[in-house]
Amino acid sequence: MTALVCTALGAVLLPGAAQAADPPLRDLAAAKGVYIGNAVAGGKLSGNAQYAALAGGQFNSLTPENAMKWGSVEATRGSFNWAEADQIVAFAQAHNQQVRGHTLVWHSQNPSWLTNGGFGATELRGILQQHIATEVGRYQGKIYAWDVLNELFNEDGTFRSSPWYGTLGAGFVADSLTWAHQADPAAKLYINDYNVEGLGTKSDALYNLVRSLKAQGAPIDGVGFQAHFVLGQVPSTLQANLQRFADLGVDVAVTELDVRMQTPATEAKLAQQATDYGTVVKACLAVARCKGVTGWDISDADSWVPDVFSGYGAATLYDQNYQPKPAVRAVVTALGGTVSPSNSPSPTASSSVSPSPGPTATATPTTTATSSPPGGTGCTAVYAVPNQWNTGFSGSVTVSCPTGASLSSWHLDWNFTAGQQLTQAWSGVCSQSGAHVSCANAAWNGAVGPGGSVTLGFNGTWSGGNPAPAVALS
Ligand code: 9MR
Repeated sequence: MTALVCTALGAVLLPGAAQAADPPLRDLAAAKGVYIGNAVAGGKLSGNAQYAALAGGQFNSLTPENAMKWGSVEATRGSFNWAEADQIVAFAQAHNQQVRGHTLVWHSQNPSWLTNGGFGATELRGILQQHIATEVGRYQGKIYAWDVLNELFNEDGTFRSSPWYGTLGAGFVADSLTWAHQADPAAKLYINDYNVEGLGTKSDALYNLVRSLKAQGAPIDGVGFQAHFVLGQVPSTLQANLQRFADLGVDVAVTELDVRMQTPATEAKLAQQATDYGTVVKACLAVARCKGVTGWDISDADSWVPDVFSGYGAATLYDQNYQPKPAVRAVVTALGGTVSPSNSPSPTASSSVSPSPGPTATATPTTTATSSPPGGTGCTAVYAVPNQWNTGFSGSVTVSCPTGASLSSWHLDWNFTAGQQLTQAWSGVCSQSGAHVSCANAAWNGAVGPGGSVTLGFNGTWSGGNPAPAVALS
């Protein structure tokens, strides 16, 4: 089977590519007791609707790709910029997602005032302690896990040279963990690295460090395996390696997964990539203490790979046009989901490359309720199901006001008449009692200005039928 279906925008839907009607990855992961995450940039969450729809709809964990790094938050000594990090945390909260904080202590992406400062040990130690206390403290209670330490080792297993190691010695590792623990006792504290996914010299060095930290009683909770892989080169010892770390009494996670290939991508390469992604997810699921898998960048249009590895790319789950690649189908399957038929791209899938944000679907139930809440005469609520699969669906209600009307808060009520059950809501607060669903605005999106709109999102289950309910807006 070699036929490709070209859409109006030039996107290519390959045989085996996931369909828009496949269940969201986040629901499947949650059902397996793990999370599925991705790395995000704040500017794209607010500036690219397709990116934001995937980030919010498919993943239940986000990692700021760069926004929490030292060079981002304190480019000038004593002058902090939390804007992008705050934005990502707010987006995650609005979408019922957890956040992996990345990263506090690294040899890279540090501000020049820090790297060129020529600080002695006492001052540098104080600077590091202050940095950790400030950043972890700011997000206390909002970060599921911190990559406290990033990329500590050289390939031969020796400590990498860095301002920290060079001036403070190896003690900065335990000290950093201790300071992070003091600032947020509930956050899981990780050491994160690459080329440590399989058994080997570098992985042994990390293993020995974690073992000694545990023996000292340092607050180490987890080890992150970045997993920046080359096509077809997922280490055969991945699962065994995850397991031996877990056996030390720490959590493990795949934290930055991508699978790069020489471009251009071909059907055969994408099939191998799908196998590779599936292998990684299955390895995580096979290890009880593996908490989740995070991809590194939402789509091939966002990936860091082509900038760093000349001639390589196509490393992520979604293509340049934010369409799912075969690897999405492999992840769905690995997570125990069933996928829609693969070889006959549906109108649903093709239409999902239309300029409107997010997946669209044909023949999905939609209703419009027009009501006259106080002060908001003429405002409407439109119920839609943009995505539906065999037992579940994603729905939305968009509250809009015409010019000349506005709301300072909104409330939605409807009755599911066919036994549908809400499982999750975001950008609003919902509860269901029997058939009755009641939703109120979130703290941050109650105001709907003249000519403006806000959208509540939710997931639900259905069987038999999924008719659109009439929605009352008050
Ligand atoms: O994806 C990140 C890219 O946008 C940055 O320019 C780069 C700077 O070093 O960091 C990339 O993310 C890295 C991550 O923070 C740590 N592990 C390797 C990642 C890819 O380089």
